Amino acid sequence: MTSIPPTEAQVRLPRSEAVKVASDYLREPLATEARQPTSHFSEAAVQILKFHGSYQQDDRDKRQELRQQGLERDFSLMLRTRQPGGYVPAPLYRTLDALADQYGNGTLRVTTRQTFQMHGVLKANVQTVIEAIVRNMGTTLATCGDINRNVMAPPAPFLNRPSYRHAQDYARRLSDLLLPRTRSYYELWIDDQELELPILPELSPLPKIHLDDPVEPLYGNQYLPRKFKCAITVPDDNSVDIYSQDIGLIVITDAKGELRGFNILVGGGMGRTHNKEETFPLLGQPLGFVPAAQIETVIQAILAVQRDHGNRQDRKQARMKYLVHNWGIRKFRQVVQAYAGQKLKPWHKIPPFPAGLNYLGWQPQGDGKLFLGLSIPNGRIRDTEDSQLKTALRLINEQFALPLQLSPTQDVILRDIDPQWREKITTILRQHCVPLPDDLSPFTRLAMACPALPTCGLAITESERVLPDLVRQVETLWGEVGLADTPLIIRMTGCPNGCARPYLAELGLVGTLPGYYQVWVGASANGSRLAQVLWEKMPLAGLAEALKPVFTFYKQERYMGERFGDFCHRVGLSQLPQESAPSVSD
Ligand code: SRM
Ligand code: SF4
Repeated sequence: MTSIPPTEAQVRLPRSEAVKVASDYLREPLATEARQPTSHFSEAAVQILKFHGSYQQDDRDKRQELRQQGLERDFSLMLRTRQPGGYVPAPLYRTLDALADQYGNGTLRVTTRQTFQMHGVLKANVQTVIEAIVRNMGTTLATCGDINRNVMAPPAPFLNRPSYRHAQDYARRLSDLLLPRTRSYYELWIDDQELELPILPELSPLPKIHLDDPVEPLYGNQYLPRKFKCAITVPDDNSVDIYSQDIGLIVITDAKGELRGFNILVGGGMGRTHNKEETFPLLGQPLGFVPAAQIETVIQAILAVQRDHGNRQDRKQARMKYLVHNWGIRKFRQVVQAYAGQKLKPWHKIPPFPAGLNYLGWQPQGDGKLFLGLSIPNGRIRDTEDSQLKTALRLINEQFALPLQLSPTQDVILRDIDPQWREKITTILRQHCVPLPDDLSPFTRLAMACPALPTCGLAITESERVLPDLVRQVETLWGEVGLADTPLIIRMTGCPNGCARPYLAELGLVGTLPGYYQVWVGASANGSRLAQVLWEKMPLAGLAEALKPVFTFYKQERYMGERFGDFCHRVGLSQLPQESAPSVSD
């Protein structure tokens, strides 16, 4: 397959960096290969494709059989949309629902960053799918790749609470601000020359921050060393897991609800690699307070510091969390201040976040309308024999044209509901056997798993497909030891990358070897303390049983109201019973 040969200077760059530079602002070799009648893209094109919002995958359930038959892998593409604050306009949902049936695997998946993923799109159809998304108020631009991803915000449409409105508003503004300026996305995927393209805010020149690059003043032609993630929240809501973000903003208002500015956290991140001690999850650290008028400059300054000083030689050390960690927050702050040309103000004191919020069930929006939070197990919207969730959501969309809010816990909120429609909506859900939140067990409502097998190329173990069973087992055991009324947040991932943020769960399960999981405990239920490893390799089959003595000990020794994570942290992991943990040999 054709690709532009790199120049001599580019040859010295690590391959991942050279590919970005040679791409001519995210065009080649993707543009050339997209027109070729092949089943899949080359490695370089795959890297550029990510910036356009898509990953090349193959069906891992079929890999071995195809290999034995001497056939190539069953390739397809996963597409990811951008929904700042999780907001999804009704026409976009209708489009995605239809596209998933026509071109995807018939499912949509709500992600842990409040976007949609569509799996199973063939290379030949990717242009049609992206164009349809763009024509219907959506985009997949910069949802993957070494660039700023979807900007998160608390999903609850509390329209009478100014702080929530500010968070949603700034999620959109910062998402637009940090989009790439190259037009390659539209050149590649949009055939319709008449289509009105979105207008992005103009980047006013910022001498120390912007590069001498007419196309990408903020990113340059090498973009960032690694992926970059931002979220905005309000002081009494940590549903976005604000400490896990590269940049976390907390809205600060005055007594009348007027926006004063933002507390800023920097350097959070979950990803790690087994047996590489130099990789680890980190919580964001307080950088300071920035008045609203300066926030866009300071955000660009932080991003530019990572652009210029982040590690471009080693992708395992390239996230901004390692820069903050290695420099220390004081030096990081000084450099950001120099880039931004201003001193940051002291962090505004805020109370601790409440534990494990979600927005399930019927609630008033504060403007006379209602919203309904539906728990979507692992975010997977599909029809099964037991429940026709996808059909029900489509019918509701057709009849009431409701916008959605996607939540950071992979749930869906139907918003702007006229109270008169409540009964009809409930009837549609009931007729299609869609469980309402009260029908689901408390653990199921809180639990999250990443997709893992069969789509994720990095998965070591199962996750989404085994979590429901495991949750049932753990919840039964929890009840048996007398804890039925106490909540527990369980999160599982098929590898240590941390896509379901397991290191912030009260019980985190992380795939280590096929069939085996690391067990993490001790995180706080409000997302402000990381978990630690209790067991390195536990077979899935024995996991629930091995936890029984730990749960019993917790039941006996906990303080009144003390959560499981807080208890494990207080007593120390070495004090937790180990005797029934099956011994595992390497
Ligand atoms: Fe993730 C890579 C799925 C949120 C950390 N993530 C992947 C890929 C694309 C695998 C790949 O690179 O080939 C997964 C696609 C699986 C599939 O079949 O769909 C994938 N990540 C997901 C989603 C869909 C999980 C979910 O259950 O919803 C989430 C999509 C979010 C979105 O809408 O943008 C998702 N990923 C996260 C999060 C959580 C978050 O952002 O709040 C994290 C941890 C936070 C962080 O970034 O530190 C996360 N994903 C990773 C990493 C490790 C990054 C690192 O710093 O080491 C990788 C691998 C990589 O980048 O090399 C990864
Ligand atoms: Fe894939 Fe690992 Fe992310 Fe799960 S945590 S989706 S297995 S990269």
